Amino acid sequence: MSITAKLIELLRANVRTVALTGAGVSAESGVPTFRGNDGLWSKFDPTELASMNAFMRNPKLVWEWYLYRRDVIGKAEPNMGHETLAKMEQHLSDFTLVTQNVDNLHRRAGSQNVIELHGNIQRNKCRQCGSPMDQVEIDPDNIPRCSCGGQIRPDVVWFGELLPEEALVTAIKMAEKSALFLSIGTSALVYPAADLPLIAKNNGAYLVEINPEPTGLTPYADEVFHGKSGEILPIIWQVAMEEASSGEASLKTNEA
Ligand code: BV8
Ligand code: ZN
Repeated sequence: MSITAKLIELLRANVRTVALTGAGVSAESGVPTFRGNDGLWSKFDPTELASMNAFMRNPKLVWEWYLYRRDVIGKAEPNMGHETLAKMEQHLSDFTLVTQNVDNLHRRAGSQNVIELHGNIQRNKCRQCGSPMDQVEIDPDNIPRCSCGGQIRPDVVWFGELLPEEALVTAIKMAEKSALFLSIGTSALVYPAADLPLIAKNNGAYLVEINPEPTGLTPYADEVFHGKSGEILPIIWQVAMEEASSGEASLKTNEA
């Protein structure tokens, strides 16, 4: 894999950097993605599960799906991709991590400021008044209720629901002002998150994509790494952090 001098230069210049992550960043931690063939939605259609209609129609099935995912995530460990993003946050003075993921693995890897566009699967809330209900034990056969009478639901953003206002506004603002935007492990299909890389690009950012597969975003990217984020991110960061030995840092890593 080869890394351009431009990307290394931007990372070394400590420019305003935004990273947007999707389910692909957690794939190497054993958390299934959404659209992969072993994906979470290979058996169900997303509207079957990740929507208020689904919850109203079959709250037991929806809670069983979320409890299953909590169990998978509980057994998962952050991977080198999550860890590298946590290091970037420590080293770069203006770095923003925006995630579509609800698995909490960025925080577990040490990232402090994580903008969670789609909520967090570890949290619960009342579907009526929105009060946080994290300590409540969930029995899908007897879904607990809030004191206001509302059923408890996972604190994630379902299809057809608005994203948390402050998270989205901040993410858009940082994308607009970014000089380097990394789109990592996302199929760039879910809106409005999928708007962010193009907002950055249209405002002059250098757009980098890391994904084993091409996506709708690939044609717009300035630099594309076809591979796994858990392998690629550590290499990019290592090269960027190497002191330039003979003038120029060795930008050519071993040819993969
Ligand atoms: C909304 C939480 C206002 C729940 C999720 C235009 C504007 C606004 C809305 C829309 C619009 N067009 C359509 C809509 C509606 C909808 C939408 O975008 N639908 C899509 C499917 C077309 N958007 C909404 O409903 C949003 N709400 O905008 O409200 C509104 C309201 C009504 C009507 C209009 C507007 C809410 C969207 C949030 C939904 N909630 N998750 C839960 O998790 O259960 S979305 C879900 O998809 C996850 O959060 C996931 O992260 C996200 C995006 O998917 P990806 O992360 O990209 O995952 P995916 O599997 O697709 O791809 C993984 C990628 O990783 C692949 O490319 C793969 O190649 C790659 N990969 C694999 N291994 C690796 C890897 N990459 C790197 N390394 C590896 N090792
Ligand atoms: Zn309530």
